[in-house]
Amino acid sequence: MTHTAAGIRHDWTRKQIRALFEQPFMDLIYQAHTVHRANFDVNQVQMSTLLSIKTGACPEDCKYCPQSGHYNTGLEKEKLLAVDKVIAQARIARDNGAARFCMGAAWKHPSDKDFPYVLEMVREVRSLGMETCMTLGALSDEQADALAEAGLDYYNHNLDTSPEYYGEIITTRSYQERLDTLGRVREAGMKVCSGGIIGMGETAADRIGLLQQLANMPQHPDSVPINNLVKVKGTPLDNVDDLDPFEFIRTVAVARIMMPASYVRLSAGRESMNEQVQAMCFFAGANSIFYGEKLLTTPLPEESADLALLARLGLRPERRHQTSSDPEQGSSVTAREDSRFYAAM
Ligand code: SAM
Ligand code: DTB
Ligand code: SF4
Repeated sequence: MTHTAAGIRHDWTRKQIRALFEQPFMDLIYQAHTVHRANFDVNQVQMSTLLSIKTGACPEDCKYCPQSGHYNTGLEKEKLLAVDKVIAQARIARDNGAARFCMGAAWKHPSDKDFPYVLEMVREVRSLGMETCMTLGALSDEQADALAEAGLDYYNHNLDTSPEYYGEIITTRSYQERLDTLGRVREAGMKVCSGGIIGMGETAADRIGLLQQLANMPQHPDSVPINNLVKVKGTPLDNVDDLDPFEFIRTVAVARIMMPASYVRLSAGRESMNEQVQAMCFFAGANSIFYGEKLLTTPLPEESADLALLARLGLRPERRHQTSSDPEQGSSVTAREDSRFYAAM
């Protein structure tokens, strides 16, 4: 095994990852928590709010997704939102305590017509003093460079599952195309947010394969969302069997051990998770959540319930990282955000 000083590795074998997963549960979460504690303040959680800036009618056939035009999920479609509407939502998110604003579009890739508006959204959200994230599908080199130039902090692009299971879930794009876009995002100098979905009927070997792909990239994703499938009526995965919550927690723990310095996000699926499972995920190394009314199209827990849960666990929202063009350099959680948080305690 090759370890760097910080314990960052990119040479994980599937056998080694399986050995992590198959430890007794207590040994695994203790190991993950120890790694977490060595790399982060374990009582801090990064909070991002999502907004769907273009909804539904997506040409891709991702079997989990309520926004695919291939399935009838009854979702109301919406074309690209106007920039001022997006900014108004970002302000609300900021005032409610989110440090990062993530904008998602149901596209295979951004079109030339829409792209200038997307760049404007990045610039304006940034000028509110928030970190920015976008997930828009595949990017060309030029688009990645333009997003970086506009000041986009993170680009989210998930691998979703193992290379072997991928073709069972999506047929309209390839694993390699996903990796290519992630390479362009890195090359352009943005931070990478990439993870997957657990509970899609995949095997333990597929969960191992996903984490191997993520951790063996030349650089670990800065943020790793672990989504628990949100089953949406009308999608082909609506009736898939529930995953044992302990297997979800194990996946979070193994992600934390393999990518020690990355944020691991307890992502979609929190709404159907009880508070005790969420607390176990935080103990196992999750240190980021989506917070707000909705993910993209499906509900999140009530904001007040989330704030109350964090307060009961003594967890604090992480302060916003400094970005060079911020008007509020160095501050992060504003007085108003702080008061809202502590009022919930
Ligand atoms: N269209 C772009 C793409 O696929 O890259 C961006 C938006 S897409 C909705 C963002 C991510 O949401 C997907 O990669 C997938 O991992 C996640 N996602 C979508 N539907 C989900 C569901 N029902 N449950 C959990 N995660 C889901
Ligand atoms: C991620 O990994 N999960 C988020 C975000 N990145 C874009 C999206 C979850 C979507 C869940 C289904 C929905 O709300 O439409
Ligand atoms: Fe489209 Fe993204 Fe949904 Fe796939 S996950 S159908 S690409 S919106």
